[in-house]
Amino acid sequence: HGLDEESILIINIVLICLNSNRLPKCMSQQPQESLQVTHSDKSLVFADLTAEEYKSVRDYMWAQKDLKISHSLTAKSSENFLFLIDLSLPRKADVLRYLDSSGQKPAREASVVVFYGERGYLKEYVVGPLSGQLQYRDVTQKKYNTSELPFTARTVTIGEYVQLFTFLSQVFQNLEKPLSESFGYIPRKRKLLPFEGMPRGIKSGDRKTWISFFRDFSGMYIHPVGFEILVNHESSNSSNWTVDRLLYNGQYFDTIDEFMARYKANNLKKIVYKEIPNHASLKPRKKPSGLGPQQYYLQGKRYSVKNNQVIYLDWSFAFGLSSLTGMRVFDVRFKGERIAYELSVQEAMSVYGSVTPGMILTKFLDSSIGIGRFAHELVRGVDCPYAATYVDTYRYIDTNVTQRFRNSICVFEHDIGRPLRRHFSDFFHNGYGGMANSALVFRTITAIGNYDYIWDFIFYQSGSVEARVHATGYISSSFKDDGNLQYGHQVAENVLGNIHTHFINFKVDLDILGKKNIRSLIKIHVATCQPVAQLDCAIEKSQ
Ligand SMILES: *[C@@H]1O[C@H](CO)[C@@H](O)[C@H](O)[C@H]1NC(C)=O
Ligand SMILES: *[C@@H]1O[C@H](CO)[C@@H](O)[C@H](O)[C@H]1NC(C)=O
Ligand SMILES: *[C@@H]1O[C@H](CO)[C@@H](O)[C@H](O)[C@H]1NC(C)=O
Ligand SMILES: *[C@@H]1O[C@H](CO)[C@@H](O)[C@H](O)[C@H]1NC(C)=O
Ligand SMILES: [Cu+2]
Repeated sequence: HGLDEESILIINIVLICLNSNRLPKCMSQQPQESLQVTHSDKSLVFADLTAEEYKSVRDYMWAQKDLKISHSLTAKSSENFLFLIDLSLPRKADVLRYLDSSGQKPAREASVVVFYGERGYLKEYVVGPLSGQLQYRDVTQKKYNTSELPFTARTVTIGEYVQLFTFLSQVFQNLEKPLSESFGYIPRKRKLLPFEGMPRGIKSGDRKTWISFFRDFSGMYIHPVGFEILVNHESSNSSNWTVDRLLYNGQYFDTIDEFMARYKANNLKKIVYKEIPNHASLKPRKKPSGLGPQQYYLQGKRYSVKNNQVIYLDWSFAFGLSSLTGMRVFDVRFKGERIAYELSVQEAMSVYGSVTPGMILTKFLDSSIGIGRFAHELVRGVDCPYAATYVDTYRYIDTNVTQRFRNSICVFEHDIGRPLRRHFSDFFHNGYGGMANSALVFRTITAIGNYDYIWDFIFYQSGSVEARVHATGYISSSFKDDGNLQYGHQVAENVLGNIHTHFINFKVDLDILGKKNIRSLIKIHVATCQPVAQLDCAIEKSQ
């Protein structure tokens, strides 16, 4: 890689130029885009839907009078709601024919999910071709081996959350005295914030959610107050919803009336409200100590991003962001040769332990809510290096209008901080050979409730790819009820950081020396780390 590798610091160049007359006149060399690339439009077979495509699919589905789909963002559970529009990935065989042997371009189609509140089931459709006269076909039977999916199998929509908040405020009207004496609740002035456990029940068809309550602070996740209720919201008619159980300061009650009677009779262990400072604030506690080291592209970027394609030195790949499963790359090539058809995030699960009901049960399966949908704007110089390339994404999930997420993907080349290879020899042959090492990072960050996962696909000059995730954000916590110290560590007064494990699933479809990978020597390396502090854990995979 010649000069690029050696000219990491301009100061080096200057010194070399001053001290050597044998070297070429590097000072006269102008900074340039050192990359000569030709992008290809073929990557567009993997591209997410454009804003116009989402809109045309939405309008088309809305126009189907017999489907009676609500236009409202906050459609009630009892209404029909167009929950999701996402790219329907073309079949691999069709794509390969198109990429490798001038086959036809596969039809561009959308996946569409409708929640039929009026009819009590869910359906999935494929809508296409996006370039022509749209049609829809029901793929529920083919994909799930049932013609209708149970209505209770759906995720909670913004519309249902609106109904849940209304329901909770009605519940709170009956609980005003204990909530204000114990937790400082003041109607319309000082709220208690809800956080849900999952799954919503223990058998298919259940839709009962343990909701625990937290102080209304930034970083609420580590401010539990010691109050949880089990809400049965199985019915599509929210008037039928009920509170099936309550937990107050470690004590269970079957009904609101039972709890109120015991509370009034002083026949339970009470919590007395106390104001506390916000130990969860993210505001800096001391003055910043100045700017850390920065990296610059002294001779221009050695990578290029166009549409959904990245080219970087010997690498090229297509990329996308699924609202449900998260970021993904396709047709990953090194020196022109495909080494992977797909590398994608599939699932992030976290499993908890506690004596409190919400966290006893809780297993978050993030793709059931959607991972990619929470890829928000990245902050320059913090989430990614300042000089990274930032890409907008567009999504249609739990909405009634296409949403743009500015700068939600970043791409950058970064110094690794150690050489790619080096050898110093003072036996027989004196010499040194070393190569500076940098890699290309493709990144999104998803903030799903309390957790922020930093997702990286890293492309090294050695020809290896790494998929890496870091967990940051807030831990989930519960009130320090009796016996709970067995299930975690105390992180603040009365606050338990619950024991838990993260599971991360990536999909990698390697295609080394052909689709079958028979003759190839493939090394997959999986590294996991047990988080010491519960906030930082990395699971690494490289090939
Ligand atoms: C989306 O829903 C909101 C809230 O119901 C409504 O005010 C708005 O008109 C809807 N937008 C469209 C395009 O129908
Ligand atoms: C599909 O469902 C039918 C009826 O419920 C069942 O008998 C069959 O085994 C299922 N097929 C698969 C592939 O799961
Ligand atoms: C709501 O409850 C009423 C009375 O208990 C019942 O007749 C009705 O079927 C329920 N509605 C739904 C959608 O479950
Ligand atoms: C919802 O349930 C309530 C109470 O059971 C009932 O009075 C009402 O008619 C129901 N609404 C619908 C639309 O079924
Ligand atoms: Cu964790």
